[in-house]
Amino acid sequence: MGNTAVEKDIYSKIDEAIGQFHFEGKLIDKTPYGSGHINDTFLLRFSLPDGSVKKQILQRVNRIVFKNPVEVMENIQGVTTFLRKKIIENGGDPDRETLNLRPAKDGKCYYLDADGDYWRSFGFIEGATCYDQVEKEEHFYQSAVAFGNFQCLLAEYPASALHETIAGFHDTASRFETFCQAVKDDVCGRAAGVKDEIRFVMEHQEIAHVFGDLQKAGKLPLRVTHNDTKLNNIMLDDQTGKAICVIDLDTVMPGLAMNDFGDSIRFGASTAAEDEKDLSKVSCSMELFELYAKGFLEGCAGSLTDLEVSLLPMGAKVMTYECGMRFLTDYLQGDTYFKIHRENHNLDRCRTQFKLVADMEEKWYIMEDIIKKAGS
Ligand code: ADP
Ligand code: GN1
Ligand code: MG
Repeated sequence: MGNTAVEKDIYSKIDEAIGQFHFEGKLIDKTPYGSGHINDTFLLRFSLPDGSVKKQILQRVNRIVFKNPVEVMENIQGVTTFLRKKIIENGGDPDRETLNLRPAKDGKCYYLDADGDYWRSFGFIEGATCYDQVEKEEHFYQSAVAFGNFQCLLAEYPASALHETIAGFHDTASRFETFCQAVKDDVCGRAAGVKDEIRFVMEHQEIAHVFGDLQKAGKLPLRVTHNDTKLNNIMLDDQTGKAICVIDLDTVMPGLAMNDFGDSIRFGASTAAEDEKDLSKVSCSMELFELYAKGFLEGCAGSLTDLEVSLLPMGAKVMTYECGMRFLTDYLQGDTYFKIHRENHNLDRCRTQFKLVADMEEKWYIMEDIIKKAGS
């Protein structure tokens, strides 16, 4: 797999990058960290003169995904500075409740190496964990409150100051066009082996147009949204179980409230992992859906319109369909976007998403009913 070559390459460059930041203490080790699909993330551990150990996060920004990393960094710097101020005003702990960029030696918030790779560092958030699946229901509820609150906090952030870091990120109709092109091009000769999955996308293509049509009709407000609200993009306090910090701010951009809700459901309300091979284990839990809806609406604190609230189930379906289609597109294009760790990884991921879409369709009236009750 292509990933192995990337790992070797990165190890030869990481020390140079570390040397470009002001880190306290002596480096003990550097380890690949977390389960993100996009950036190369490392945990750095430093020993301090008093014998304690200090951790930092170092990331190499994915240049295939982010065509303009400086704009990504400007967004993150703007948003984290804004959040830090709000957290202080509200009496919170700004070192744990928002990401904190560590400046590089030249004062910038990133280091650009000779190969054109961008590196950045964040203070490690101690005593908190990111989960790949819901282990305690309370965690999911707390993550919902935090993602809703994140959107609410950023309501005052000037949307015009944000760069669009990935063009048309949640433009599902344009994702559908890209998918059709990938099927036509079939650069890896994989299309013939995934006829059922391709048929699923085609038979459900109306899902790709729902939000775009409503936006064109001027019915949906654009808000500053996170756009990648999966459970492992939030840190939960190990002691209290509360969601303390929303992370992975690369895609904070103007977007739709329903998409932030829906992406969390797609990932967290599933009864199985995103890459589960045994599809009989995959379904959308209505208990978790209800819990998340309650927490998200609480976090949004009445800021959503009635139409937005009523479209929350559709947000779940749109995000799940879109994500499955993106995994399938990447599989057809040769796995160049999402990191993969085994053969057919993107195909396995795509299949869980389509299983979830089908399950949501069966449970549609239950989902609508839950939202009606939670929103009233
Ligand atoms: P990706 O875009 O690849 O998903 P993330 O920014 O989400 O990258 O980081 C990957 C993982 O690294 C997270 O899921 C989390 O486990 C861990 N992580 C990132 N930032 C921090 C931080 N400041 N403190 C502790 N862990 C972090
Ligand atoms: C990626 O970066 P990460 O792993 O948190 C992706 C999301 C997908 C998700 C699927 C920038 O999220 O859009 O929904 O994988 N992020 C980007 O798990 O494309
Ligand atoms: Mg992430």
